[in-house]
Amino acid sequence: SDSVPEEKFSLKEVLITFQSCLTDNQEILTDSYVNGWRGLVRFMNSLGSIFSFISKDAVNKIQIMVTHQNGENGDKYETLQSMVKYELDNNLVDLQRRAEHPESGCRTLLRLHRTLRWLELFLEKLRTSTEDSKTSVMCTDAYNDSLAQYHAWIIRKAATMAFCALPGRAAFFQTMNVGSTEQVVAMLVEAIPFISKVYEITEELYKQHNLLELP
Ligand code: 1PZ
Repeated sequence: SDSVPEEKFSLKEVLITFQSCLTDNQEILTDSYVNGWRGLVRFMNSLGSIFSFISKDAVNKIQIMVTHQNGENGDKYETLQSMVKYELDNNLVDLQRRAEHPESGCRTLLRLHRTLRWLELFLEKLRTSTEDSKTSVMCTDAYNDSLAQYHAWIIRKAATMAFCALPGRAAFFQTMNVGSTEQVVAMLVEAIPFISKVYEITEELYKQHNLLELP
């Protein structure tokens, strides 16, 4: 590994990455999107090793996207819109069951997209939380209202158990490294709309092409 000491990072920088995903004509830049996920994984790892089974899957999906971006048709992966067009036009997506293209950009990104909805819900709960709110409850509720429906029972069980190990609200806010509670809330007020926007545009794109249930 490299010798540069890890800088203390702030979740603000990570969440702001999702702002830089959006181009002027409402397309989403794959590179910034993937970078946002890198930052989220880094944040999650700072919460403790119990979360590593979750971040491992995210890291794996980030790596699949990077491989596409660095491949010979990498230019086709510049935006989510160009990726969808390229993969569909060239029959590079398994539509019914996983077969020749188990690692298409479309199906891989869909998993991150669904997780982004969880993040949006969780951040919104954190934003409106009070001192006695429990992070584990907020996280579990957000999960049950989004991602859980796509997960097998055993994964739901493991995820829910991991959530119980989340630090309490005060410690969680400290790990975010944004400052006081007021500063955390202000940051969330600023960042959540970008995450919502990125989510909405992706959802619409996938809906238009009938890709929301990719195996
Ligand atoms: C702060 C606490 C972190 C909570 C993270 C909430 C997400 C819980 C997801 C738990 C499941 C992880 C195990 C892997 C599941 C995979 O089967 C699925 C489907 O992929 P497939 O099998 O079809 O290839 N993967 C996902 O649904 C994507 C999960 C990515 C999790 C990344 C979380 C990063 C969050 C950062 C938090 C700040």
